[in-house]
Amino acid sequence: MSSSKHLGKGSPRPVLPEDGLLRLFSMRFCPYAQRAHLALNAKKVPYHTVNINLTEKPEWLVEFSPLLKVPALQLVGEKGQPALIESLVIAEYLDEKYPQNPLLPKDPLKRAQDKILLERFSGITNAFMKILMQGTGLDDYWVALDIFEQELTKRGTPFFGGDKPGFVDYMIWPWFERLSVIELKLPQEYNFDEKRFPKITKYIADLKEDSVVKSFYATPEQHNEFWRTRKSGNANYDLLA
Ligand SMILES: N[C@@H](CCC(=O)N[C@@H](CS)C(=O)NCC(=O)O)C(=O)O
Repeated sequence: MSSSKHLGKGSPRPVLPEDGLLRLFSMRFCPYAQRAHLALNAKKVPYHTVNINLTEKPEWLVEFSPLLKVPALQLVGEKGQPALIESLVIAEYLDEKYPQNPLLPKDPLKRAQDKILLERFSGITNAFMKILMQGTGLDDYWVALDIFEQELTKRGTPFFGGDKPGFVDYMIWPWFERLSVIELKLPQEYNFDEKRFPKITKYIADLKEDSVVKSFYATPEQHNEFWRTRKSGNANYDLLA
């Protein structure tokens, strides 16, 4: 069960069944929240979603997310029902707590290398925001993507996780799902070069077919429409509700 409409200022706290399920505070178009959905879905852990209107935040959000951001994951089964924040912390917690379909490598070196790669992904996330907010940064985006093209070549596997998607893959996918938004913002300049990124081109196509990715997917048209409404100052959070 989940509340699909985004709750805003003045909304009462959602009343959820006392069934012990995890509660994910989310926003349908947030790439960081998507990381948490993908980790939960990869583990097949049932959970409730509480969607939050991030323009007019409900007063009680602070009880679960002190920085007033999503995602936050409330651990209803734990003493005091604490909530976790930060998408990567949440995903790593889920990976450790629920051993099925392990996502991060067990080997300490490989694990550390995957985390370093995710640190470097901030080149992409920062460029993405800069493009959308300021209309610049497209070259920086491609330069940051070079690192991932080279790393896939070095690993010699279809996914960063090996033969099937793992932690890195699910943590970076949300930004690839949103490539269309960059094209929408910079239609003249947008120049994704399949010759420069042959591995990433195939990688994106393959990952799009993954069942976990499909379990929480929005089309380019839906992302574009969300960003169009967000830019106009009236973000349509409930586009898919
Ligand atoms: N570092 C955080 C970033 C989360 C984040 O920035 N979420 C955005 C939505 S995509 C948010 O909640 N923004 C609300 C705000 O900043 O007021 C994470 O990885 O979870």
